[in-house]
This record gives sequence, structure tokens and C-alpha cells, in this order.
Amino acid sequence: MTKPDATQATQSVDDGSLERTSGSGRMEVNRHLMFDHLVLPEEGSPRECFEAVSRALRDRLARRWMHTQRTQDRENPKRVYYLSMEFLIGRTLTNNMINLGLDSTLHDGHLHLEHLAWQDIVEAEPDAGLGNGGLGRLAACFIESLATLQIPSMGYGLRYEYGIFRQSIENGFQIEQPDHWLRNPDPWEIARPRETAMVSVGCQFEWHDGKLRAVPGGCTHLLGVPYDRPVVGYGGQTINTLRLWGVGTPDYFDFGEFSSGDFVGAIVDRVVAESITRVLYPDDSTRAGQALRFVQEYFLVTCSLADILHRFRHSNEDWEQLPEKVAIQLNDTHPAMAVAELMRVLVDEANLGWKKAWELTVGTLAYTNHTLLPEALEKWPVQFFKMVCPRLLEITLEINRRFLAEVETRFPNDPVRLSRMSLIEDAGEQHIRMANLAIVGTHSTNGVAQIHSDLLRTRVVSDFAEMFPHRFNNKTNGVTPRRWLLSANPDLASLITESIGDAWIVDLSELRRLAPLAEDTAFRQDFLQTKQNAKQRFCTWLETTTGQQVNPTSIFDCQVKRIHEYKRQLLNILHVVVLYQRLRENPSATFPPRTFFFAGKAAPAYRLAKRIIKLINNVGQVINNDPVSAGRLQVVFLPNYNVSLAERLIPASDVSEQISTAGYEASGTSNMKFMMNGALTIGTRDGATIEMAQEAGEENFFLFGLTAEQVAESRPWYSPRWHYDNELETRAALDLIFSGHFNRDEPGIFEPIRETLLEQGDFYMHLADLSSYAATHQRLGEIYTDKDAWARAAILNVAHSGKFSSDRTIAEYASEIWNAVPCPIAHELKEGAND
Ligand code: 4GP
Repeated sequence: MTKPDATQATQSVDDGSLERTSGSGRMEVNRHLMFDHLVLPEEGSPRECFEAVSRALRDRLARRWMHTQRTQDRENPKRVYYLSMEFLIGRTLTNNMINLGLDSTLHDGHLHLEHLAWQDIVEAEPDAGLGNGGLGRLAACFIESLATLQIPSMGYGLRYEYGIFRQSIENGFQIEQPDHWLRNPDPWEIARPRETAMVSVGCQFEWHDGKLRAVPGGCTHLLGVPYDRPVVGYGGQTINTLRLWGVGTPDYFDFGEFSSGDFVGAIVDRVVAESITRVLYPDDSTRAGQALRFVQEYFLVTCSLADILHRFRHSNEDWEQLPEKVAIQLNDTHPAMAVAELMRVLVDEANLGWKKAWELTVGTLAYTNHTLLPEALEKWPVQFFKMVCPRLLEITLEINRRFLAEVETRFPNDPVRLSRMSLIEDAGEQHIRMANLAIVGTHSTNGVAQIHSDLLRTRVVSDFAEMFPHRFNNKTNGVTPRRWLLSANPDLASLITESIGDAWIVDLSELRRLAPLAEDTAFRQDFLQTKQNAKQRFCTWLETTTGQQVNPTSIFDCQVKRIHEYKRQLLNILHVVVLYQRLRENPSATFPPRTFFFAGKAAPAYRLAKRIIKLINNVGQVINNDPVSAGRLQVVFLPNYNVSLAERLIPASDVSEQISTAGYEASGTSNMKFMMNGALTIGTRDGATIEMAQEAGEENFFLFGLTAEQVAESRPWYSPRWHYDNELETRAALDLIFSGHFNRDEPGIFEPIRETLLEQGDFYMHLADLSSYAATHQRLGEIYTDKDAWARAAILNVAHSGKFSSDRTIAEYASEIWNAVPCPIAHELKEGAND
């Protein structure tokens, strides 16, 4: 795979449209302030200036964006489509500047507006929080890497008007508030009404003259309006597109009702229909309030497939070529209806026979699984299909009939296997098992870290792995080093570039060349200094925005991710209480001061997770103010975790907490960001943490706890009570919590947590791992006091983080699943030229 040259980004580009004379950038910004906002440049508010700067930048990249599209249209290469209900984009401005090589323009002051600090302009951009967590952020990293690797590709998602809720903390409790991120016009999106897609909801079909046709009257039509965002590859050569669908209703919407005089009824229906893309479903494991989510998935799939197939037909005569020209990756099962929808188009509209249509469908689609939690495997009521897309139900039933016949031939007389593998679950209300549909209807099923892929194959869907062994594969996740190192941690990025050159930006394996420098005293000092600077910067930001003070010389110990029992924030806070208890018993005990940072959102309906947030806050309230621990232990819950907060905190972190119950975290991706930024990991042997430790050497890691195998084996006899009865520190910590020490005025509020841990079997085995976690933390604290040893280990972690670039992951998808290659874009345009 050819990689763009890292120096491309900083060279003056040949079409002259990016780096113009220093004055012209300012003029463009001023023009936008004047004509879009009717304000004088020196009067622009941060928000207006953010819009003006972004629009000026978008103007500059527009020509390259169009040129990318035209080149791809002309070359007709194989294209990759990434279908995802979530894209957790974060902010765009800085990232686009860096990827376009214009950050120097920025630093030289070409875009500066004297009356405002650049940072104020950057922070006027809201985070585009169109995702819940890892799966959505991965999608954002992937499309950036696809563009950097110059692979012709598009992301498809939904344009939610409200992203993931905004979290605030009141009296220790999570409060959810709507995140109306599109309240102001978003300068990065371009509506493309000319490419609107039509979606039919509830259509019944009948055979007429040998063809299927919609039964008149029974259907509603919705419009999918595309909103395109540029996805700038590093070096600014390829600018791909993220296309987000917004819903609209046709003008003739419910015209019948309208003409019969029910004006208000017609408008109400229209409003309901137009709510489909209003809000991101705020849950990543259990799906209540499901009908809306189902329609959202259907809407994404039908709009995106119509668009993809239209583009395909524009350049290709023959349907046979579909798998040679199109690869569609399903990001989890959320878009798995694509299997049935593609079959519908090929059978009903293209009039291909079932067999041919099936071969093309399977050859075109591929599926990624992101979770081992059984409750997160989607199942949709058959009734939903009947109401929304009855034809897709017919097709799914036919897929199932043929598939089960195959299973029966392979494994005769095994009705139990048949019922396990069926796409239909029959217990009680009938459901469609979306993971089964996704595996059967695609040519590739991958997990996102080696252990996850192995567990998928051997435990979760082992019947399918037996049936289709060649379909199963692993693609260990990665993250983009442009956002997560180059942009987020400029000091460390500069130190690295000064030491080994800048090739690492597009080939992260280059970081290996830092390994020998772990033995270099001067480098170690510089390295520690960058960390200290980042910590100081974080402290200043925290204090100015929240008034909270933390000690910048304490260990910054961070656990940032969705709040979930399996991720075990509870284990972390139990350990904090263990440390506190030690201090209470022995106030002269010595250990380096620690600040425990927590950040993350709990699904609004997930009561226990919300109670864990409350516990963390209450423990913090007491410990931070108790003279015995103040200044030595501090707990900080940072509200409203989002991409921008991660970009601030991760560079400043010393310790990364990756402490899920082994066998439950599919991969993790924040673990990789911490590693790249020189934090040391304390973690279980779970997800990609295992591979990270393999790369860096276990001696540079703090691994502890049960393995996935031990978790599974001990499940039948595991007794949390045993740990309570036999481990003094465990018992003392739990007794302290449940004595009400942290909730004097709120009696009984932590009872649900006590029940979970001690009465209901502690499913995620917190108590099993607590003592080895505490012992490992002890060791970590000792090593931290030896600055040389710590710096050496941290440098070796950075040096061995190269594998965890999303460029590597995408290169593997491209060669092993998609069979897609780069389509280089030559920018030989001169200003004013059209093509
Ligand atoms: C997450 C997994 O929990 C995480 O381990 C993984 O790193 C990430 O996907 C990306 O693959 N899953 C979700 C989800 O976010 O909604 O299922």
C-alpha cells in the first residue's frame, strides 16, 4: 500500500489553492464575517469567527474535494462504503487544518484575528457527538485513515440533530441534557438536495404482470437528504466524503389527509416523520424505545444502498461487477438489514435470479462485530419488519429457509443446532437475530482484537464459525495518530519529530526508532518534561473552566469510557477506598500522591451505572476534604466526557486504567491513545490491551487479575462472599462504604451496589480481582517514584504503539476483506481551473 509522504502536508501545494499569500487567508475570513454575519472582522464573536474561519478553509478545500470525486468517477476504482449508525467526530477545524498542512498558516498568524485567542475560536465549535462510545469513535478514525491512505471511500451515517446527551453532575448524580449541536449552522456540512433518496415505509407488494409492485395506498414516503462533510486525508491529497442522511417529507406527504381537510393531522404526521433523525439513541448495550431506532436503521440502510447502487450503475453496466467495484462494511449489526435490502434491489428491481443476487450480496457485504455482551446482540421483533418493511421480512424468511436447508444438509438430524442458527428466534414474540443475518449474508465477519475474534469464533457464534470457517477473521482496532498524537499532544509530537523525523505521522511503526532513546538520559528528561507541560496545561484548563484544583505533580490516573459494570469503574473506586482506608489506619504511610480522574456517561436508563457515578462523586467529596487524605489522594469526576475532553486529558495522563472483566471488552481504543501518549497501562488481559502488552513487553505493563479463561471457569463456583470474609482490605473497604461513611445524609443510596457485589453474585467479578489490582497498583506507585524507570517504560510504550494506528487496521481491511487499493489524486489544478 502506498503511503502519502509526510512532508506533503507542509510543502506548498501545486494547485495554489491551499496556501495562498499570508494576507489572503485573513481576507477570506474577513469576507465571510462580513457577508455571512454582517459584522466587522474586529467585532466577530468566537462563534462567528469559528464559522468564518471554517468556511474560508472549506472554500480552499472545495476544489480538491471535487477533484477527488471526479478522479474517482473517472478511474472507476473499487470503492469502500462504511455504514455506521454512529460517527463520533468531535471537532473538525484543527484536524482539517493539520491534515491540509495549514497549521503553519495558523501559527504564523495568517488566520489570526487580533481580538480573539485562537483557542477561543477552536472552542466555539461544538463536538459532533454522533455516537455513544468506542464503535462511533472508531468509525471516525477509520474514515480519516481511509482518506489518508487514499482509498476511494465514503462513510454513511445519520445526521442526528441531537447527539449523545450532555452530562452534568448535580449533587453527584448524572443529569442528562439535550445536545442541540446543530443549533447554529454547521460550516462543515453541505446539503446535497439534488441527490435526495426516497424511502418507502410500510409498503406492501403484489405481483402484477410478472412483476412486483407496491400496493397502492399502503405506503408512506420519506426523503433522505444527504449532508456531506469533507474527510481530509493527511497531506490533503484525497478528500473523501462522510454523507449523513437527514430526513425530509415530500411535499405531497399525506396529501389525502390534507385535501380532506385535516390540515393539522397532516402536519403532525409530517412532524413525526421528520423526527426520525432527530436524536441519537443514547445506549450502547440495551435497546429500549426500539421502534424509532429500528426505523432509523432502516432509513440509513435504504438511503445508503440506493445512493451506492446509483453510483455503481452510473459507471458499470453489469450487475455481475458489483463485488469487484463495491465493498460495504457493516459497522456492527445496526445496518444488517442491508443484506435483505440489497437482495430486494437485485431480485425485485434488477430482476436477477435469487442465486445470482445472493452471490453478489454476500460478495459485496462484510460485517464487524464490536461486542461480546449477549444483551447487546440486536434482535428485532418480526412485527417491526411487518409494519415498516414487509418485503424485507419476506426476503429474510426466504434467506432463512434456504440457509437452514444448507445447515440441515451439513449437520443432519440436529434440530437444536437448527434452532440456534435460525435467523428467527421463536421463544415468545418472534424476533429476527441480526447477528445471524449479518454472518449468513456477508463474506466476512471480523472481531476487533485477537481475543475478541477468538471468543466470537469459539463461544459466541461457534456454530457459524463451524459452518463458514473461512469467513471469520480478526482486525485489531487502531486510532488515528493525526488526531490523537500530532494534534492532541503537540509537545510530544515535536519531540518525536525532532528525534526520528516526521515519517511516523503516516507510518506509525516508525516510532520503533524511539526505543533506543529510552536509554538516553537527555531524551528521558525531555520526554518527562513534555508530560509535565501537558499536565500543567490540563490543570490550568481545569481550574479556569471549573475552578477545581489538582496537584500537577501527582500521578494522573485516568479511567475514561462509558460507565458500565463490565468496564469496572466500580473496581477502581473500591481500590481508591482501599488506599483511603490505609491512610486512615496509618496516616504516616507513604506513597506518591495520586489523582484519580474518571469521565464517562451512563446510559440514561442504566440505573446501576448511574449509581456508580454517584458513588465515585461521593467518595471524592469525602476523600478530597478529609485531612488524612487531602493532598495525597484526590478523585475527580470530569463531567460530559467527549472527544475534546479526551484530547485534553490523554496527553496529560500518567496511568491508563483498562480494567474490564477479562473476556468482555472487545478491544478498547482509548487504551491505544493513552499508550501513544506515554501513559502506562494498568489492566486486565482483555481486548487489545493483550496485544499492546505483547508489543511493549509485559515488563512495561501492569497486568493483573483473572484471565478470560479463568473468569469462565470460575463462574460456577465464584463466591464474592469468600473474598469479603477472607480478605481484610476488601472487607474494610466494603464495610466503610456500606456503613454510610460516604453518604451520611443519603441513607441507603448505595444499597443497589451492595446487593450487586455481595447478594447477587458479583457477575463482573470485582472482588475476585480487587486484591491483585491493589498489589499491582502498589508496584506501580513504587516504580513511579523512580523517574528513570518510569520514563524508560513510558518511552518504550510509545515506541511500541505503532501497531495501533488505524492506518494499519485499514490497510488490513483493504487487503484482506475489501480487496481495495488506493486511487492517488493528482492535484495539478491552477486557480480558476474547473478540472
Ligand atoms: C465498542 C467496544 O465495547 C470496544 O471494546 C471497542 O473497542 C469498540 O466498540 C470499537 O470496536 N462497542 C461499542 C458498542 O461501542 O456500541 O457496541
